[in-house]
Amino acid sequence: MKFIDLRSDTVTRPSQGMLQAMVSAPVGDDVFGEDPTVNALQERVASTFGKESALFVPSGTMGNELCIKAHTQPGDEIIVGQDSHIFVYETAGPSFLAGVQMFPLRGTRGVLDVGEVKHAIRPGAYYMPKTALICIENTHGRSAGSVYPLAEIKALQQAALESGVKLHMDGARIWNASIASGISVKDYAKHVDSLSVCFSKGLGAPVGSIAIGDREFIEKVRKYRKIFGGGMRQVGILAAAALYALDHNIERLAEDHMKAKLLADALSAIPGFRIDKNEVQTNMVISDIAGTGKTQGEVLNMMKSKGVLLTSERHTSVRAVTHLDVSVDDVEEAARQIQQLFR
Ligand code: TLP
Repeated sequence: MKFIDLRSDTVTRPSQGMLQAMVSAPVGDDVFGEDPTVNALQERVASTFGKESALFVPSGTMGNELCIKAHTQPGDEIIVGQDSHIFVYETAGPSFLAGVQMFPLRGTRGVLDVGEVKHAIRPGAYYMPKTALICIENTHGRSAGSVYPLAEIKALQQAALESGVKLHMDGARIWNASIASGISVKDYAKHVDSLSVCFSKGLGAPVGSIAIGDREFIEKVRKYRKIFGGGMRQVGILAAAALYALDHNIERLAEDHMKAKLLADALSAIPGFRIDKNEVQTNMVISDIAGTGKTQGEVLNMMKSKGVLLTSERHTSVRAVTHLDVSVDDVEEAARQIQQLFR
C-alpha cells in the first residue's frame, strides 16, 4: 500500500537534485574547520540572518540544547512555553545537559504573555535562581505551526534587555513563518540573541540544523558541540543538501501552506472533528477528534488502514503536516479517505 505520509515534514527524502548536490560537494574535516561546503553554508546562513556567525549541528534538538548551554550556567533558570518543543519534546535536555531549571509559561498559541514573562524574571536575590534566558518557538508546533507575531518578539526583546536576560528562538520552521508572514528571517533574527533553525523540516534536507548568533557565542557553541559529541568530519555532504534546500525549497513552502488550508477545510467539515482554523497559518493541521467518540489510537489506525498516516497530538487530537513529498492530489485523496471513514 502506498501511504500518504502526513506525520511530519521530517519524513521527506532527498530529491534527485539534492542527492546530486550531495555527491559532488567538496568536503574536508569540519572538526578542523576545513570543510568548504560547511563553511559556505555557515557563512551564507549567518549573512542571511544578519548575525556574525553560525554553526552546523546534527539536529534541531542539539541546536536548541547547545544554545541553552552556551547562554546559561548550571543552577540558572530559563523561561519557556509550556507547549514548546524545548519543554515537551527534548526529554528535559536543558536540565540534563545544562543543569538549568525550566520555568514554563502557558502562552496563547505558543505566544508568551510579556507581562507574565516580566513577572517570571527573578529579581536577582541570592536565594533565587538567576533568570538567564527566554526561549520562544517560531512557528509553534503544538499550535499547528502558527506564527509568532513580530510585535510580540520585539516586546520580549525589550523585556529581556531591561533585565539582562538573553532571548533564544527555536526557529525549526522559521522559513515557514517567513513565507507566511512576509517578514524576512533577518527581521526575526534582529530581535533575538540566538536561533536554532532546521534544514530537515519543511526544507526537505535529510539531516541538519544550524545555531546562529554572535561570534563569541558561536565559539562557545562550537566547544559544547564537541563535548556533546556533535563534531562531525566530512559533513559537507549534508551541508550541500542544506545549501540545495536554501536555493530550491523556500519559496515553495507557500504550496505546503495552501495544502494545509485545503486539508483543514476538508477535515473541519467532518462531524466530530474540531479544528481551530486560526491556527492553520503554515503547514500543519491539528484536529481534536474527541467528538468522534473514538480514541486517538483508533482514529490513527482507521486512517492508516486507508493509507493515510497522521500522528497523535496532546490527548484527543491528531496532527497532519504537509511537505514537499505530498502533492495537492495526495492531500485531496487523504481528505477524501478520511471523510469516507467518518461519514
Ligand atoms: N519536531 C518533530 C517532533 O519532535 C515533534 C516534529 O515532527 O514536528 N523544534 C521544533 C519546533 C520541532 O518541531 C522539532 C522537531 C525540533 C525542534 C527538533 O528537531 P530534531 O528532530 O531535528 O531534533
